[in-house]
Amino acid sequence: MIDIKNKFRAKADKEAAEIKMLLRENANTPVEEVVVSQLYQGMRGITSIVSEVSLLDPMDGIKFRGYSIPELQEKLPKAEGGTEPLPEGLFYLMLIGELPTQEDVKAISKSLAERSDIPAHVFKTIDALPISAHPMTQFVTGIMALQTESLFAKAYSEGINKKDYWDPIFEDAINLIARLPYIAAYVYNRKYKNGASLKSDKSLDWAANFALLLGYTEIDFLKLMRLYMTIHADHEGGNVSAHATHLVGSALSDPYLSFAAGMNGLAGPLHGLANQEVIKWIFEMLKTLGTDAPSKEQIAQYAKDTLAAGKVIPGYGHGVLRNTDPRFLAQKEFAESNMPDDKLVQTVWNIFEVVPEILAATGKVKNPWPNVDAHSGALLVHFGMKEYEFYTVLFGVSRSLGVMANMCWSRALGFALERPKSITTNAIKAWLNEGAKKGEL
Ligand code: CMX
Repeated sequence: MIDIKNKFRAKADKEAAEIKMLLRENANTPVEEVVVSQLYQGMRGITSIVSEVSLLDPMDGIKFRGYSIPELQEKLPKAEGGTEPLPEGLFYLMLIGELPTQEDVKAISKSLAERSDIPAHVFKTIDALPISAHPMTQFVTGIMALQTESLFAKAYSEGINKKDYWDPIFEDAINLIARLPYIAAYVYNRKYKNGASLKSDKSLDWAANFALLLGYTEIDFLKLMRLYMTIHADHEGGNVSAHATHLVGSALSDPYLSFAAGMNGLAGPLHGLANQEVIKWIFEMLKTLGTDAPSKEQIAQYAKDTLAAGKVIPGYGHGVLRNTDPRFLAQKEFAESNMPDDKLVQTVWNIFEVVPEILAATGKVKNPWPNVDAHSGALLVHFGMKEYEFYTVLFGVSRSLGVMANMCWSRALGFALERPKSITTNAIKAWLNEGAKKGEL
């Protein structure tokens, strides 16, 4: 791991010098115009964050350091006999900006396994919550309890030089990624498996060991976890979980505090919680219709009823994407190879055939196509994981890879405290009137 850390430092030094040059000549070059509606509509489309690790194209979907999901599936190292990329490889790619070798990935897997011990107080803190607490609440509570281990917080309190921030941030980031599967699995076993003790095999890769911790040993589930942990890792910097982590980190809050903030955002139903909402919506539909294989006509009517009740159809739509999410398609391909006859999976595909047209017909939904959350639950149910309230925790474990790689970069590049300007409606009105008087608007 020390080689990877040194490589990261060298890359970051080079990039910091390039950014300095870029700013010397372009500090005051305008980027784009902001219009009034963007201030009221979630800042949609305003370019205001630099995140080096991934970039989202509205039509082509996410690219990690320039590589699309199908390219990652082809080019990233795989486990022996595995078909899916190892998420450790994606972490390396996001961190270093180059494709890893099999050896690089092995070094990360080994380092994560070595760093995965968790102090007992973390589990005791989770145990203080009622068993009924949502898994995301239990997960975030565990992350917060683990903050006692932050090397950055300790180094800061001892007066670390700002040039060296990146070092304990890097260590915290790796330690956090190593430990999250254990916290997540503890929550799962506590809530759904009568507190069964965690079984791990530290010789396995990170995602396969996570599957084992959750009590799933089927080889195809291990493959699914590698795919799942890869495709959910990042979605450029502006989505709620990535942005919340980035924002809180900019106050020099340590990786544990920052990541917990991101996870609180992921727990919202318009973001990561949508993966539980999708399966809940489908289960309710099957119950209402009294069938496990609804026709397309039945699905269409149920979707229209959902809209008429003033609710969203979970798993569809996106703040940036304007096409079917390649993460949805990667999961669809996985299902086509591994479980083509599964009735729930077929229902997901039938929903995909009818819902976009219904959403488009509303005339207001900007993207009627499915996002990542529309498919993931059906794959998990296939392997027996029906406890859908847990699904966002899986998303969260994967998301750590992207937001932690990004946090290492932000501190290595010395990014500033984030503090955008807010404005009142009265101030906007006054500004508009002023412009109108001058004949500028
Ligand atoms: N079902 C019903 N209505 C939808 C819709 C959906 N799936 N997607 C968008 N709309 C509605 C919006 O609620 C909005 O309605 P109002 O004008 O009445 O407020 C209108 O269409 C325009 O919205 P938009 O510009 O197309 O979408 P936004 O950028 O505002 O929101 C998102 C994006 C994801 C929140 C929205 O599409 C949605 O609520 N989808 C369902 C929840 C979901 O799947 N979230 C997961 C996203 C992926 C992730 O982060 O994990």
